[in-house]
Amino acid sequence: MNPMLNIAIRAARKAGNIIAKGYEQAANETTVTLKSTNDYVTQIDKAAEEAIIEVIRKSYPDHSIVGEESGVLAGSNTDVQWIIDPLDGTTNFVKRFPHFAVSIAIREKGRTEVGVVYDPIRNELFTAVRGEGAKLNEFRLRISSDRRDLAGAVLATGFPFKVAKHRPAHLNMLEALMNNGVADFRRTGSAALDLAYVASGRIDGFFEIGLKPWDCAAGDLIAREAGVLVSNFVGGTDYLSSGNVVAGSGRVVKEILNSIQPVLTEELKA
Ligand code: 2AM
Ligand code: CA
Repeated sequence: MNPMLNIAIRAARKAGNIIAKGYEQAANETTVTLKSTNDYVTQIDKAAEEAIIEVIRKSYPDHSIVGEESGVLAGSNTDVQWIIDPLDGTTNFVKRFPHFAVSIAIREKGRTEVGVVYDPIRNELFTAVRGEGAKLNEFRLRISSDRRDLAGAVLATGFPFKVAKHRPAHLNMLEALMNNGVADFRRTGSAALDLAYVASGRIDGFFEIGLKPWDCAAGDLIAREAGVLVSNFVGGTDYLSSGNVVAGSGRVVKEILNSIQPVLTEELKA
């Protein structure tokens, strides 16, 4: 087993415990701060991130860390980078809507080697190591490739809550997909869990505009190790830099890309 996976799991569970305790408190005991339009942070996000950093530092004091709340903490080893989102789904957490996760990815020389997404409410731990497959708790994940088209498919997505200019294109994508057979959509509020849910076959696919690396780097590896194809909106592989992500079986991704192609703006083709 990759030794870094153990540390990532320890960190994720520790952060998960902090989040679960915070969740039990009355909602008005959570201090909510607005970072930017529609984007919130709480003292729980910060405490969870600190706990994760402490666990990493104990075992790997020289590794670099990028945290959603702390920014870049450069270590003497810049080849290994931990990308952490202590609480993916803060909006849900603030409202006590029980769907959020801890997301931890480890990248070596720009390639994701380990991914952990932990849902502390359901005690579901999604893990992956590059080349060794993905798991939900102790069970191996492998998506089915039975689906031939989008008829009856259920896709998760995220509305562009921050960047208003992408709203018309996103609505056009929804319409185009429904016209091609998609039955329904889910907007769960946690991109990390959306990707883990594609990996576990709970949804048929996922797409979102402009994600940050900490939202999707861990879920991306978990999905790919379960046999999911992940791409940007035009079939390219640099989705971690643009944050424009499409995920599903090979067939589903192909059908999603075909469906949305006519309504993409120039910016979304990058
Ligand atoms: P966060 O909770 O870590 O900020 C994709 O929608 C991602 O955007 C989510 O995983 C979530 O990660 C982030 N996000 C921030 N503000 C949001 C909002 N108002 N609604 C939905 N997602 C939001
Ligand atoms: Ca977060």
